[in-house]
Amino acid sequence: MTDYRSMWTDLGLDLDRHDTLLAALGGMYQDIFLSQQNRPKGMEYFDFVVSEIHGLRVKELVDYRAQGGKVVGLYCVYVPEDLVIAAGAVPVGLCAGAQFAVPDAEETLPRNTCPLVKSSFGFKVSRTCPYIQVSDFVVGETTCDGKKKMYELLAEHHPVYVMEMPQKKSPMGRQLFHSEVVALKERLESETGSAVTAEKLATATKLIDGKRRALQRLSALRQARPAPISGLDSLLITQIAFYDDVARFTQSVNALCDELERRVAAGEGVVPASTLRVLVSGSPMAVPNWKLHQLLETSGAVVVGEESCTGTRYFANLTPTSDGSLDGQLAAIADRQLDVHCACFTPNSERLDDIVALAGDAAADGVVHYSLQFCQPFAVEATKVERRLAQESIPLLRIETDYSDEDSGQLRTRIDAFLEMMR
Ligand code: BJ8
Repeated sequence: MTDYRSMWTDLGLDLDRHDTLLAALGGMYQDIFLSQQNRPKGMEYFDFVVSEIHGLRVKELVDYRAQGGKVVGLYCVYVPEDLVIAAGAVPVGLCAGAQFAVPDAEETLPRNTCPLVKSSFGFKVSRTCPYIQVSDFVVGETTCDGKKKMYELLAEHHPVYVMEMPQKKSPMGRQLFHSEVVALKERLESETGSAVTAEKLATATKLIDGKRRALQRLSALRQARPAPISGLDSLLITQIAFYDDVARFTQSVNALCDELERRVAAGEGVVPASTLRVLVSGSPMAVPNWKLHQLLETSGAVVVGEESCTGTRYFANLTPTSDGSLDGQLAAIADRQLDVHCACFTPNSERLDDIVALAGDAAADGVVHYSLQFCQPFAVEATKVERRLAQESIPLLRIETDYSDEDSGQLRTRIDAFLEMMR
């Protein structure tokens, strides 16, 4: 195995704490993923990526910077990855999904803050996320209150640029977001010293839309009965999409989908056809947040989709065709981003339609609504989801949880009762 310790030291990581994190992650991965039965062979690539989660990919980014390139850290799907690439930088999703760094964050942030926000901040102050360490700066966004206020404190530790997000998708909101996309382009250009041209942007959008298409293909294959791949593996793939090399990732997802197509044609699944099918909807699950999927899939269900930013909200929309000019492409990118239906917007009724459509497409027997603790946008919106699913006669279980394992027993009891009710 390659020794990355000198690279981690150069990046300023706290090696002792980082060793503890990697050891815990390795054990979790072994228990949760490698113990699954009948996994597709194409998962070997993603197992390899996880085995090198803080190694090979980080080294690629370090090497890119050594050649004069820039790395930009991201926390939200509203920040356009293709624009970052067109400016000559590499976008990378940052660590935000582990309980590990939460106590560090709680020394500064209120405890009653969403775990995703605490984890993001905690990874920086505990110096255990190599991705933020290798990034030249972070692009944040004024989505929920917890995030936008956290970015002020994060800026005391790392360069941060914040995009202003509208709250409504009104004509004025769209105008604001469009001008924010243009402002981001200018900021990226001044950081990289490289102008975004119409040609570069078209190439970058094609690359990112290719990744989205591959994930759409995977999502569609999960609709088959029996499910040809587990929800855990599917979630993992979307989580990896945020930081892996785009072309290599896309190729690997498409190769996996070729295999899954053969499985579907042969009627082969990871679970029996009679297994209860569940759609998960709500707050994102940043790697290594596998808690809910693991509980569901070890309780006799299979997760067949995620209406989430680590799911369909990340890849369901492609960039609309534009006139090809730089301005036209920027407007198309802004339009695409605003077609993401996050609970930070008001109203957000399109998300209710998305959940119903997805539950139907995936032939889900029920929906589990997942809110991270203290995530007000999704927790409040859950009431609307509940009413709408009741109208559609789709069973719903509402769950609010954090990254710790403290409530796992209680959650399992509730999940068991929910599955029993659907049987
Ligand atoms: S587009 S979901 S990635 S903002 S879970 S930090 S909302 S309190 S992550 Fe999100 Fe962009 Fe929306 Fe998606 Fe706040 Fe809720 Fe925490 Fe959240």
